[in-house]
Amino acid sequence: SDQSAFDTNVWTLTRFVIETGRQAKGATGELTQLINAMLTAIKAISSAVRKAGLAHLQGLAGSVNVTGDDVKKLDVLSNDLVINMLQASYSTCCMVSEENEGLIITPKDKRGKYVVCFDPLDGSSNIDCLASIGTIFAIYKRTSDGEPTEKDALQQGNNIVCAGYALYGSATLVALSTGAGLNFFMLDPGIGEFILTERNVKIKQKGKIYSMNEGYAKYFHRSINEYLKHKKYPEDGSAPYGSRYVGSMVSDVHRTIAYGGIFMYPANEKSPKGKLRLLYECNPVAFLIEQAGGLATTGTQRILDVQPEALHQRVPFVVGSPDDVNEYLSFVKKFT
Ligand code: AMP
Ligand code: P6P
Repeated sequence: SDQSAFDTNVWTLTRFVIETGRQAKGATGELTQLINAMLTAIKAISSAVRKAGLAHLQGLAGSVNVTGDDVKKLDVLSNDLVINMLQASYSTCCMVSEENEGLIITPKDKRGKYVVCFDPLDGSSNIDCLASIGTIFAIYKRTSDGEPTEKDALQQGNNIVCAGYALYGSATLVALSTGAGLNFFMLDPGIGEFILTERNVKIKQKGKIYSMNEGYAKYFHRSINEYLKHKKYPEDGSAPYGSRYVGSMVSDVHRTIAYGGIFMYPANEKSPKGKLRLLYECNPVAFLIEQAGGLATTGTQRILDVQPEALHQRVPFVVGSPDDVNEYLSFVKKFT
């Protein structure tokens, strides 16, 4: 049997959130309830993802989502889990999901004061090849009274109260912030709890890795290709950067935070606004990257400053180590 010392005072994510909630002046516990409900959904998704091949959860569920991707059964299951767990926490008034075209309004008798924008299973096109996939979410306070409207969800990322992602990789990790720094938690399947593994994570000032889908090079704006050329053939005699790209945002973003460097999904001629969605991919990740001391830009403005106009709108997305993002911005300036 496992003889490793059993930590009898373990810092679980549930305990961590209760603790930070107690420190929040006048908090009623509603946000704590909401975060812990999201964690329950994430634990269940993690379990389903790990069983997908055995439980025949892979393969198409026969429908397509708002952005035209083939929806796989795990997507549908993950979406239902998040919606049901969050509505059952009596803390949400409405939600936005990558899987639902319209606003998801919480039944009147279950309403609370929070709005949650989430992608239940991001990178789902990677499910069948067993590449890592993730869940991403951002939590806001509602801005309206009475019936919830899209306006409650169309808030700048600056208003985020809490954001996080789960990465279903070689282990299941949750990255979470409520605005006082970024913390990492690992799922211990033995006790079904997320354990605090890294406090107040900070990204490197400058990395050595660039991450993007260079298959679109033919369609990129010149500033992108000039920047890439500089990374591959540095004129100053420095070492070229390494290249890493999974094609699953949470995986590429988490590596960028952990190792430093830059992750880019810029606009291209075929996708003039890029591909990643502002409300439930770009804003939560931009919030977390900034909590880690990194930068997150569309190329012309800070992601968190973008005023959303539509639930599923896309924005160009460049994030990572400050020196790397600023170097990219210098190319945008030079070639625009
Ligand atoms: P509540 O009354 O629980 O909805 O909390 C009111 C406000 O207190 C929230 O919007 C947060 O800004 C803060 N807060 C509450 N719970 C927590 C928590 N667990 N961690 C960090 N901040 C919290
Ligand atoms: P491409 C996955 O479908 C996703 O939404 C993100 O997780 C990922 O970063 C991106 O699309 C990959 O897109 O065009 O490189 O295949």
